[in-house]
Amino acid sequence: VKKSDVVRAILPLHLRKEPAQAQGLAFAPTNIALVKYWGKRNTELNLAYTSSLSIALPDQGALTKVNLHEGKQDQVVLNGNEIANNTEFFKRIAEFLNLFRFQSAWHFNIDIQMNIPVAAGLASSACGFASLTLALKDLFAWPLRFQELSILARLGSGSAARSLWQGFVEWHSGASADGMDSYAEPLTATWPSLCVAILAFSDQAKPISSREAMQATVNSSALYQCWVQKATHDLALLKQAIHNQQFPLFGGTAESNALNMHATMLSSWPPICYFLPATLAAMHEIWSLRQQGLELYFTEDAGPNLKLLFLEKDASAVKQHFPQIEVLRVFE
Ligand code: 2P0
Repeated sequence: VKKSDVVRAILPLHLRKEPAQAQGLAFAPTNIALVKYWGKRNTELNLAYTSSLSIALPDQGALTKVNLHEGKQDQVVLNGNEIANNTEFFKRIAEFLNLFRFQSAWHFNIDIQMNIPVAAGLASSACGFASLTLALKDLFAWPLRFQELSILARLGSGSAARSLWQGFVEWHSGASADGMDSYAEPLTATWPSLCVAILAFSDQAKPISSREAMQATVNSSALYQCWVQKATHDLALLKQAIHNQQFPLFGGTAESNALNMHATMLSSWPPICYFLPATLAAMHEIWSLRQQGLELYFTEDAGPNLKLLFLEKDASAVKQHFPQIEVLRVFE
Protein backbone atom coordinates (compact mmCIF):
# COMPACT_ATOMS: atom_id res chain seq x y z
CA VAL A 1 0.00 0.00 0.00
CA LYS A 2 1.39 3.39 -0.99
CA LYS A 3 0.64 6.80 0.48
CA SER A 4 -1.06 7.77 -2.78
CA ASP A 5 -3.45 4.77 -2.41
CA VAL A 6 -4.51 6.08 0.99
CA VAL A 7 -5.07 9.58 -0.41
CA ARG A 8 -7.17 8.16 -3.26
CA ALA A 9 -9.29 6.18 -0.79
CA ILE A 10 -9.93 9.26 1.36
CA LEU A 11 -10.33 11.74 -1.49
CA PRO A 12 -12.52 10.25 -4.23
CA LEU A 13 -12.10 11.64 -7.75
CA HIS A 14 -14.71 14.39 -7.37
CA LEU A 15 -12.69 15.88 -4.48
CA ARG A 16 -9.41 15.90 -6.41
CA LYS A 17 -10.18 19.18 -8.14
CA GLU A 18 -9.33 22.90 -8.16
CA PRO A 19 -9.03 24.85 -4.89
CA ALA A 20 -12.32 26.27 -3.58
CA GLN A 21 -10.68 29.55 -2.56
CA ALA A 22 -7.45 31.49 -3.09
CA GLN A 23 -5.82 30.52 0.19
CA GLY A 24 -6.09 27.94 2.96
CA LEU A 25 -5.18 28.85 6.54
CA ALA A 26 -5.00 26.76 9.72
CA PHE A 27 -3.37 26.49 13.14
CA ALA A 28 -2.36 23.23 14.81
CA PRO A 29 -0.91 22.94 18.32
CA THR A 30 2.24 21.02 19.11
CA ASN A 31 1.81 17.97 21.32
CA ILE A 32 3.80 16.21 23.99
CA ALA A 33 3.40 12.44 24.17
CA LEU A 34 2.81 11.02 27.65
CA VAL A 35 2.77 7.47 26.28
CA LYS A 36 5.17 7.62 23.38
CA TYR A 37 5.08 6.53 19.76
CA TRP A 38 8.42 4.82 19.15
CA GLY A 39 8.70 2.39 16.27
CA LYS A 40 6.80 1.72 13.05
CA ARG A 41 5.21 -1.45 11.78
CA ASN A 42 5.06 0.27 8.36
CA THR A 43 7.56 3.00 7.46
CA GLU A 44 5.81 4.08 4.24
CA LEU A 45 2.53 4.89 6.00
CA ASN A 46 3.95 5.82 9.44
CA LEU A 47 1.98 3.08 11.17
CA ALA A 48 3.00 2.66 14.81
CA TYR A 49 3.51 -0.64 16.64
CA THR A 50 1.73 0.82 19.67
CA SER A 51 -0.98 3.35 20.44
CA SER A 52 0.12 6.63 22.06
CA LEU A 53 -1.42 9.44 24.10
CA SER A 54 -0.47 13.10 24.08
CA ILE A 55 -1.38 16.48 25.44
CA ALA A 56 -1.50 19.62 23.27
CA LEU A 57 0.21 22.86 24.23
CA PRO A 58 -2.60 25.39 23.69
CA ASP A 59 -0.87 28.45 22.22
CA GLN A 60 2.23 26.82 20.82
CA GLY A 61 2.27 25.32 17.39
CA ALA A 62 2.17 26.17 13.70
CA LEU A 63 0.02 28.57 11.69
CA THR A 64 0.16 27.59 8.01
CA LYS A 65 -1.00 29.36 4.87
CA VAL A 66 -1.18 27.50 1.57
CA ASN A 67 -2.03 28.55 -1.97
CA LEU A 68 -1.25 27.56 -5.54
CA HIS A 69 1.17 29.86 -7.33
CA GLU A 70 2.52 30.49 -10.80
CA GLY A 71 6.13 29.48 -10.11
CA LYS A 72 7.83 26.34 -11.43
CA GLN A 73 8.27 24.67 -8.05
CA ASP A 74 6.95 24.64 -4.51
CA GLN A 75 8.01 27.43 -2.22
CA VAL A 76 8.29 26.91 1.55
CA VAL A 77 8.74 29.79 3.97
CA LEU A 78 9.33 29.08 7.66
CA ASN A 79 9.12 31.99 10.10
CA GLY A 80 9.74 34.43 7.26
CA ASN A 81 12.75 32.62 5.76
CA GLU A 82 12.56 30.79 2.46
CA ILE A 83 13.71 27.17 2.88
CA ALA A 84 16.24 25.91 0.30
CA ASN A 85 14.94 23.09 -1.87
CA ASN A 86 17.90 20.82 -1.03
CA THR A 87 17.11 20.62 2.71
CA GLU A 88 15.44 17.61 4.38
CA PHE A 89 12.67 19.91 5.62
CA PHE A 90 11.79 21.10 2.12
CA LYS A 91 11.96 17.59 0.67
CA ARG A 92 9.59 16.16 3.30
CA ILE A 93 7.06 18.91 2.66
CA ALA A 94 7.33 18.65 -1.14
CA GLU A 95 6.91 14.87 -0.93
CA PHE A 96 3.77 15.36 1.15
CA LEU A 97 2.45 17.99 -1.30
CA ASN A 98 2.99 15.53 -4.18
CA LEU A 99 0.10 13.54 -2.70
CA PHE A 100 -2.22 16.48 -3.34
CA ARG A 101 -0.78 17.70 -6.66
CA PHE A 102 -3.82 16.66 -8.69
CA GLN A 103 -2.45 18.45 -11.76
CA SER A 104 1.27 18.16 -12.49
CA ALA A 105 1.54 21.90 -13.24
CA TRP A 106 0.37 22.83 -9.75
CA HIS A 107 2.91 24.30 -7.36
CA PHE A 108 2.24 25.32 -3.81
CA ASN A 109 3.26 28.28 -1.74
CA ILE A 110 3.53 27.28 1.92
CA ASP A 111 4.05 29.83 4.67
CA ILE A 112 4.54 28.34 8.15
CA GLN A 113 4.79 30.43 11.32
CA MET A 114 5.96 28.33 14.29
CA ASN A 115 6.29 29.71 17.78
CA ILE A 116 8.29 26.75 19.13
CA PRO A 117 11.99 25.94 18.66
CA VAL A 118 12.32 23.90 15.46
CA ALA A 119 14.08 20.50 15.69
CA ALA A 120 14.77 20.58 19.41
CA GLY A 121 12.54 17.67 20.38
CA LEU A 122 9.49 19.91 20.56
CA ALA A 123 7.43 18.15 17.92
CA SER A 124 7.76 20.69 15.11
CA SER A 125 6.97 18.06 12.49
CA ALA A 126 3.77 17.16 14.37
CA CYS A 127 2.24 20.66 14.35
CA GLY A 128 3.82 21.42 10.95
CA PHE A 129 2.16 18.53 9.08
CA ALA A 130 -1.06 18.82 11.09
CA SER A 131 -1.44 22.51 10.24
CA LEU A 132 -0.52 21.88 6.59
CA THR A 133 -3.18 19.15 6.37
CA LEU A 134 -5.81 21.45 7.88
CA ALA A 135 -4.73 24.33 5.60
CA LEU A 136 -5.10 22.06 2.53
CA LYS A 137 -8.57 21.01 3.76
CA ASP A 138 -9.41 24.72 3.99
CA LEU A 139 -7.96 25.50 0.53
CA PHE A 140 -9.82 22.67 -1.23
CA ALA A 141 -12.88 22.69 1.07
CA TRP A 142 -12.69 18.92 1.55
CA PRO A 143 -15.77 17.69 3.44
CA LEU A 144 -13.67 15.32 5.55
CA ARG A 145 -14.03 14.16 9.15
CA PHE A 146 -11.20 14.71 11.58
CA GLN A 147 -10.55 10.97 11.63
CA GLU A 148 -9.68 11.12 7.92
CA LEU A 149 -7.63 14.29 8.35
CA SER A 150 -5.67 12.53 11.09
CA ILE A 151 -4.84 9.71 8.64
CA LEU A 152 -3.69 12.26 6.02
CA ALA A 153 -1.57 14.15 8.58
CA ARG A 154 0.04 10.83 9.65
CA LEU A 155 1.35 10.36 6.09
CA GLY A 156 3.50 13.46 6.71
CA SER A 157 4.63 12.53 10.22
CA GLY A 158 3.34 9.95 12.71
CA SER A 159 2.95 12.36 15.62
CA ALA A 160 1.07 14.82 13.36
CA ALA A 161 -1.91 12.42 13.54
CA ARG A 162 -2.32 13.62 17.17
CA SER A 163 -1.83 17.36 16.57
CA LEU A 164 -5.30 18.21 15.21
CA TRP A 165 -6.90 18.76 18.64
CA GLN A 166 -6.43 20.53 21.95
CA GLY A 167 -6.20 18.59 25.21
CA PHE A 168 -5.59 14.85 25.57
CA VAL A 169 -5.42 12.91 22.31
CA GLU A 170 -5.05 9.18 21.72
CA TRP A 171 -3.62 7.77 18.48
CA HIS A 172 -4.88 4.24 17.91
CA SER A 173 -2.12 2.17 16.34
CA GLY A 174 -4.70 0.16 14.38
CA ALA A 175 -4.01 -3.26 12.89
CA SER A 176 -4.93 -3.07 9.21
CA ALA A 177 -2.27 -3.05 6.49
CA ASP A 178 -3.63 0.12 4.86
CA GLY A 179 -3.77 2.03 8.18
CA MET A 180 -7.39 3.06 7.77
CA ASP A 181 -7.88 2.20 11.46
CA SER A 182 -4.77 4.14 12.54
CA TYR A 183 -5.94 7.63 13.49
CA ALA A 184 -6.15 9.82 16.56
CA GLU A 185 -9.13 11.03 18.58
CA PRO A 186 -9.46 13.50 21.45
CA LEU A 187 -10.36 12.24 24.93
CA THR A 188 -13.34 14.01 26.46
CA ALA A 189 -11.58 14.32 29.84
CA THR A 190 -9.97 17.60 30.87
CA TRP A 191 -7.73 18.41 33.85
CA PRO A 192 -7.87 22.15 34.56
CA SER A 193 -5.16 22.18 37.26
CA LEU A 194 -2.62 20.34 35.09
CA CYS A 195 0.55 22.29 34.28
CA VAL A 196 3.38 21.63 31.85
CA ALA A 197 6.72 23.44 31.53
CA ILE A 198 9.60 22.98 29.16
CA LEU A 199 12.98 22.72 30.83
CA ALA A 200 15.28 23.50 27.92
CA PHE A 201 18.99 22.76 27.85
CA SER A 202 19.67 23.06 24.14
CA ASP A 203 18.00 24.41 21.03
CA GLN A 204 20.53 22.68 18.77
CA ALA A 205 19.24 20.34 16.07
CA LYS A 206 19.25 16.73 17.26
CA PRO A 207 22.24 14.49 16.45
CA ILE A 208 19.93 11.89 14.87
CA SER A 209 16.36 12.44 13.68
CA SER A 210 13.58 10.65 15.54
CA ARG A 211 12.60 8.99 12.27
CA GLU A 212 16.03 7.33 11.92
CA ALA A 213 16.37 6.70 15.65
CA MET A 214 13.08 4.84 16.01
CA GLN A 215 13.87 2.64 13.03
CA ALA A 216 17.34 1.84 14.39
CA THR A 217 15.71 0.94 17.73
CA VAL A 218 13.22 -1.44 16.11
CA ASN A 219 16.04 -3.05 14.13
CA SER A 220 18.65 -3.45 16.85
CA SER A 221 17.30 -3.19 20.40
CA ALA A 222 16.84 -6.49 22.26
CA LEU A 223 14.37 -4.62 24.48
CA TYR A 224 12.00 -3.64 21.68
CA GLN A 225 9.37 -6.33 22.32
CA CYS A 226 9.34 -5.35 26.02
CA TRP A 227 8.72 -1.76 24.95
CA VAL A 228 5.64 -2.82 22.97
CA GLN A 229 4.21 -4.55 26.07
CA LYS A 230 5.18 -1.70 28.38
CA ALA A 231 3.63 1.01 26.14
CA THR A 232 0.39 -0.97 25.89
CA HIS A 233 0.22 -1.36 29.68
CA ASP A 234 1.13 2.32 30.27
CA LEU A 235 -1.63 3.52 27.95
CA ALA A 236 -4.27 1.72 30.04
CA LEU A 237 -2.76 3.08 33.28
CA LEU A 238 -2.55 6.64 31.97
CA LYS A 239 -6.18 6.62 30.82
CA GLN A 240 -7.21 5.35 34.24
CA ALA A 241 -5.13 8.10 35.91
CA ILE A 242 -6.75 10.78 33.70
CA HIS A 243 -10.22 9.39 34.30
CA ASN A 244 -9.77 9.33 38.10
CA GLN A 245 -7.53 12.45 38.20
CA GLN A 246 -4.83 10.53 40.11
CA PHE A 247 -1.80 12.75 39.62
CA PRO A 248 1.01 10.52 41.00
CA LEU A 249 -0.20 7.66 38.79
CA PHE A 250 -0.42 10.06 35.84
CA GLY A 251 3.02 11.60 36.29
CA GLY A 252 4.67 8.33 37.26
CA THR A 253 3.28 6.49 34.24
CA ALA A 254 4.39 9.23 31.84
CA GLU A 255 7.88 9.44 33.36
CA SER A 256 8.37 5.69 33.41
CA ASN A 257 7.16 5.42 29.82
CA ALA A 258 9.67 8.04 28.66
CA LEU A 259 12.55 6.37 30.53
CA ASN A 260 11.64 3.01 29.02
CA MET A 261 11.64 4.54 25.53
CA HIS A 262 15.10 5.99 26.15
CA ALA A 263 16.26 2.63 27.55
CA THR A 264 15.35 0.97 24.24
CA MET A 265 17.47 3.61 22.49
CA LEU A 266 20.45 3.07 24.81
CA SER A 267 20.18 -0.65 24.11
CA SER A 268 20.30 -0.10 20.34
CA TRP A 269 23.51 -0.54 18.42
CA PRO A 270 25.07 1.85 17.61
CA PRO A 271 23.65 3.36 20.82
CA ILE A 272 21.33 6.36 20.69
CA CYS A 273 21.42 8.78 23.59
CA TYR A 274 19.55 12.10 23.63
CA PHE A 275 20.54 12.93 27.24
CA LEU A 276 23.02 15.72 27.90
CA PRO A 277 24.81 15.93 31.27
CA ALA A 278 22.38 18.74 32.20
CA THR A 279 19.41 16.46 31.39
CA LEU A 280 20.65 13.81 33.84
CA ALA A 281 21.43 16.39 36.51
CA ALA A 282 17.86 17.72 36.25
CA MET A 283 16.44 14.19 36.50
CA HIS A 284 18.35 13.64 39.75
CA GLU A 285 17.10 16.95 41.07
CA ILE A 286 13.49 16.05 40.21
CA TRP A 287 13.83 12.64 41.89
CA SER A 288 15.28 14.29 44.99
CA LEU A 289 12.50 16.90 45.10
CA ARG A 290 9.95 14.11 44.77
CA GLN A 291 11.50 12.29 47.74
CA GLN A 292 10.98 15.49 49.69
CA GLY A 293 7.28 15.38 48.80
CA LEU A 294 6.96 17.58 45.70
CA GLU A 295 4.64 16.04 43.09
CA LEU A 296 6.85 16.76 40.10
CA TYR A 297 7.40 14.40 37.16
CA PHE A 298 9.00 14.69 33.74
CA THR A 299 8.88 13.31 30.26
CA GLU A 300 11.53 13.52 27.53
CA ASP A 301 11.29 13.15 23.76
CA ALA A 302 13.91 12.77 21.04
CA GLY A 303 16.06 15.59 22.39
CA PRO A 304 17.82 16.65 25.61
CA ASN A 305 15.05 18.89 26.97
CA LEU A 306 12.68 17.78 29.73
CA LYS A 307 8.98 18.54 29.93
CA LEU A 308 7.84 18.94 33.54
CA LEU A 309 4.42 17.75 34.71
CA PHE A 310 2.85 19.13 37.90
CA LEU A 311 -0.37 20.56 39.32
CA GLU A 312 -1.22 24.22 39.78
CA LYS A 313 -0.91 23.92 43.60
CA ASP A 314 2.81 23.19 43.14
CA ALA A 315 3.50 25.69 40.33
CA SER A 316 5.26 28.25 42.53
CA ALA A 317 7.42 25.58 44.24
CA VAL A 318 8.44 24.18 40.84
CA LYS A 319 9.20 27.68 39.54
CA GLN A 320 11.37 28.32 42.60
CA HIS A 321 13.55 25.30 41.77
CA PHE A 322 13.57 25.95 38.01
CA PRO A 323 13.25 29.76 37.64
CA GLN A 324 13.87 29.66 33.87
CA ILE A 325 10.60 27.84 33.09
CA GLU A 326 7.34 29.25 31.81
CA VAL A 327 4.37 27.50 33.43
CA LEU A 328 1.78 26.45 30.82
CA ARG A 329 -1.78 25.67 31.90
CA VAL A 330 -2.88 23.11 29.40
CA PHE A 331 -6.64 23.41 29.73
CA GLU A 332 -6.98 27.20 29.87
C1 2P0 B 1 6.06 10.94 20.20
N1 2P0 B 1 8.25 11.19 19.04
O1 2P0 B 1 5.18 10.10 20.50
C2 2P0 B 1 7.46 10.41 19.98
C3 2P0 B 1 8.25 10.41 21.26
C4 2P0 B 1 9.53 11.54 19.59
C5 2P0 B 1 9.64 10.84 20.90
O2 2P0 B 1 6.72 11.07 17.44
O3 2P0 B 1 8.93 9.46 11.31
O4 2P0 B 1 8.44 13.11 13.93
O5 2P0 B 1 7.62 11.56 11.14
O6 2P0 B 1 6.56 9.48 12.05
O7 2P0 B 1 6.40 11.72 14.54
C6 2P0 B 1 8.72 12.03 16.79
O8 2P0 B 1 8.64 11.29 15.62
O9 2P0 B 1 8.34 10.66 13.34
C7 2P0 B 1 7.84 11.40 17.79
P1 2P0 B 1 7.83 10.28 11.89
P2 2P0 B 1 7.87 11.80 14.31
O10 2P0 B 1 5.83 12.16 20.15
